[in-house]
Amino acid sequence: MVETVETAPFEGQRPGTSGLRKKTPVFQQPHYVANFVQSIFDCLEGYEGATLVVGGDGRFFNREAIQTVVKIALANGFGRVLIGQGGILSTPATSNVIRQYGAFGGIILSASHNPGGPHGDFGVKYNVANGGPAPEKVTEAVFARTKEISSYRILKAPDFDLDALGTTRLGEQTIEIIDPVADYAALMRKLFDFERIRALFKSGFRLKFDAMSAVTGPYASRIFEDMLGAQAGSVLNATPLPDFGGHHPDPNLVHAKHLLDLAMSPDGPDLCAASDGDGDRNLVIGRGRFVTPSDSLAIIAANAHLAPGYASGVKGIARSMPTSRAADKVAEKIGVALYETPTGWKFFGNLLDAGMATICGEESAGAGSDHVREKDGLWAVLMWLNILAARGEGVDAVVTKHWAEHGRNYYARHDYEEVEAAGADELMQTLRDALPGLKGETFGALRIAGADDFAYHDPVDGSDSARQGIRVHFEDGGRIVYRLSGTGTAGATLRVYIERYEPDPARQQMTTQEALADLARLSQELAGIARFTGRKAPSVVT
Ligand code: VG1
Ligand code: CO
Repeated sequence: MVETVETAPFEGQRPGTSGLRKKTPVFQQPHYVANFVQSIFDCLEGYEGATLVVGGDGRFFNREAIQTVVKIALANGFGRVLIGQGGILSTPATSNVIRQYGAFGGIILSASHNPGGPHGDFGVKYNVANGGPAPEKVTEAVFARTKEISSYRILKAPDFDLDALGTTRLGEQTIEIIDPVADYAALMRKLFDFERIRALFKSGFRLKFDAMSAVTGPYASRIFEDMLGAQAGSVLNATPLPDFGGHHPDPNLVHAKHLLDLAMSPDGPDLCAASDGDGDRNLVIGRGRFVTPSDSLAIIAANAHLAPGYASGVKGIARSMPTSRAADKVAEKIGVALYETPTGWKFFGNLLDAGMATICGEESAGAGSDHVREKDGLWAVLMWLNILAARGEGVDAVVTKHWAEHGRNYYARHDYEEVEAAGADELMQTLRDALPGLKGETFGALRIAGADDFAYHDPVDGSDSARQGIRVHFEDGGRIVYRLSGTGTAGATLRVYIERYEPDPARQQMTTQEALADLARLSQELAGIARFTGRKAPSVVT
């Protein structure tokens, strides 16, 4: 029976870089999830009888939220709801299921790399029929709707069993619990040379993949250990836990430091890797060599043809604006277009759909391709395994040869987390106001060649997105970018992206800290970071 429930708008249900993210207790308020989900459906047309995919990363409140989503979807007239068993579906696997089953769209319950648990974060994201995050025009319409909503429709029924595989019928409607791994694993087998990777493991190659007690555990165990024959125990923390084992499921050098230490030890594994809460990010560290996500994107693009799914070459490369320009060098060399987009995977969807880009990536540990419409952590690790197997070389050799050929982009991101929002806004505004006068300013050996506030014109649908980050370019090819995070749930996070290009192989073995010292100092001075935020140093450097 369908019930109409009276409700009133909640403040601040505006989706950010990747869906709506808030502290878990905010989502636990009565009607909060329902309001947002009904607002999404209110902005869509033509889904009567259609399929909706629902999955999450298994974090605290995942199961409860799924019940609400499913009941609202059925009450609104969706004909079929596909749910990952146990409420589990990684973000890239959800994207694949949407595409493969011709679904109308999907709802992903995740706050990605943010910590989970009763005091952690939760999130809801809507993906469209191409499998990708809803574009800005949709998320803005949803936000507008959340401000006006006065009722939602929900099925009055006992909770559904999320654990038993199979189909339940409710009159004309069906609910199907599907194996979250099977379709995704089959897709990976098509893209990569599993025989060759199998042989690599057989020859003694050692992998440590940390699923961080998040969503990729079941995928990684099945693919790396069962299908590819990696040693038993290659996958760490393989069981998804509601609180991620009390850890922060962000596979960066701070939260996955144990992997860095392992990789840097003399007898470390050949490859250490990890992914985040919802499985779309990746961390790749070879023995003695961390690969920055920006370098990883460039190296993947340059070597993708070694994997069967990309044997005919890449059609174009896309990267988010703050991502280093290492990929630009590759695009130039292989003679394909390079697209620079705002931060967030939703901006890649059109380029992928139009066949203009094959490989996409972000500095924030995201890489992916046209196989789905999300970034894909396990895909990136498999791509590396395929490249290493095909080249018969280790990570360090692949990286240093890449730099020798294309130059090295020293790169770091400095995050000033949870600063006061008013100060952060003022900092950005002050920088914006200073833009016209920056060109030609000199600081020691550094001279500003130009500065602007990045604006994107989508070449496919003609939409425009302004104020996407302040870029300061230097005459020696260096760059500093400033922007505010759109995924945080407390205060504001200022991200400062620092980059310097070094073409000379003799100078490519400095530490990043050494190579970027001048620019890092200047990044604080130029924006008055201490003055506006009270912070003398970043809270996280990646
Ligand atoms: C961050 C990253 C961005 C990424 C987004 C979602 O956004 O910088 O590159 O697309 O997270 O990633 P922001 O606005 O906080 O800088 V995920 O894995 O959390 O969905
Ligand atoms: Co994520």
